[in-house]
Amino acid sequence: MRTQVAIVGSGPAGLLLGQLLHKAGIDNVIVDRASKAHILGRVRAGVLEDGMARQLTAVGAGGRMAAEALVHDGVWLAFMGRRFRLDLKAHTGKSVLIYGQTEVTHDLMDARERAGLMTIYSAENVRPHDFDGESPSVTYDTDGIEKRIDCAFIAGCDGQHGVCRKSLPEGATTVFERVYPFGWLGLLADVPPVSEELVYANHDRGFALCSMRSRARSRYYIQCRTDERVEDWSDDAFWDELRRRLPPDAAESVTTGPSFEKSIAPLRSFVIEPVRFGRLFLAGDAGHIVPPTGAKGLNLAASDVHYLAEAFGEYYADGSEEGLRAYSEKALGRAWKAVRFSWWMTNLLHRFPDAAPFERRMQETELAYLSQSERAAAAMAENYVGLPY
Ligand code: RFL
Ligand code: PHB
Repeated sequence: MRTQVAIVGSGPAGLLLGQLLHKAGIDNVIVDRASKAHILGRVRAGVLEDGMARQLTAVGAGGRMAAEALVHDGVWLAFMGRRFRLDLKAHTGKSVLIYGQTEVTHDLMDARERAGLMTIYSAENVRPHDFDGESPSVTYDTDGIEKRIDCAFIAGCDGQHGVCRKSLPEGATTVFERVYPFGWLGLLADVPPVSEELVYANHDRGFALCSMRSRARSRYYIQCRTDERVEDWSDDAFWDELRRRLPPDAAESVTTGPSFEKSIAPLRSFVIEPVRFGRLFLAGDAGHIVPPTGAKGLNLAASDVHYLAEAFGEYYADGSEEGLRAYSEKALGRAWKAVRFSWWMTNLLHRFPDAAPFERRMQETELAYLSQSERAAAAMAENYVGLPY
């Protein structure tokens, strides 16, 4: 098989890149090791910046989002039994959209199918080859038979455990990493959310987040230890712990019900530099991971592929390699700011097992400052709604 850009990974990064390239008349094939059902079964992000929303609309995959997404003009921060509202709209003129990553993926897959573009699911042993030369390729196995896609470029959109980053030669890259000493236990239930807008809570017992997918479906998270097991958390235990960590007025209005998804995610920050090696370009979680506290991971995938599609577009329109050369610096320039913001929000809101009383006071003081200073609130709001690209 031959294509212009072989995309490894059919998550939001790979799917959105595929649509952007198609719009620019650039041929592409996506290959993913997982099945379509498996990909659509993943429950992850829920907050979209307007940059991502604009791109979905631009590629013709924004129809359902426009009809179903909830527009949020603010978020709540809770601490010491109180809460205050961060007015995103007043500070930035922008809002965020509540629309699940599962839905984004669904809509992008539908758009891809409508456009008749090729996706190979359930591919085994996917490997990128010869990307340091002029003729790269991607191979994979189906039913024990090896297949090859010859291409001009490879886009590694294969997430944090993907094969593309691992294929880069040792010594060609630098890794920056922070592993946090806790995880998030998440729960989905078809119950109305506790509040119209998200609530991020810092509590002595640990962080809690009240999010949602719709007016009838809630998504809640509580900070947990990394060695805890989902099986050890009954729904009742989860609801009790969540209520303990929320301010009393919020705790009282939590509607409980049976969960239909529960999972634990570890938290870490990770960046690899550069995100380009020869004709292989990394985008999304393949190049950087952020803890979910700032709701940035999915949105970073969108800005990466925006820059990457622009670079491929320039190359195919007039042969210029300028955009390709600038890609790594541009994408990482924006990603690092989201890495910083996510790290800052994580530090601000979680209970660190070894935190001294001094550090707890610093968190409380920073939250108090945010609630009292327009300028501090504006800086947080600017980052939360997403820096421009
Ligand atoms: P994905 O979505 O992981 O997709 C990668 C795809 O690559 C495939 N793949 C391979 N294919 C072939 N060969 C291999 N060797 C392969 N290895 C992997 C996989 O099957 C998969 O289909 O990466 P992508 O596209 O870069 O997208 C990134 C986002 O998924 C991620 O950043 C977000 O989910 C992060 N995130 C959040 N981001 C937000 O912007 N807002 C949020 O509110 C938010 N909340 C979250 C989150 C992530 C979470 N978890 C579970 C880590 C909440 C949680 C709990
Ligand atoms: C979610 O709804 O899954 C969600 C919302 C906000 C975050 C992280 C996850 O910061």
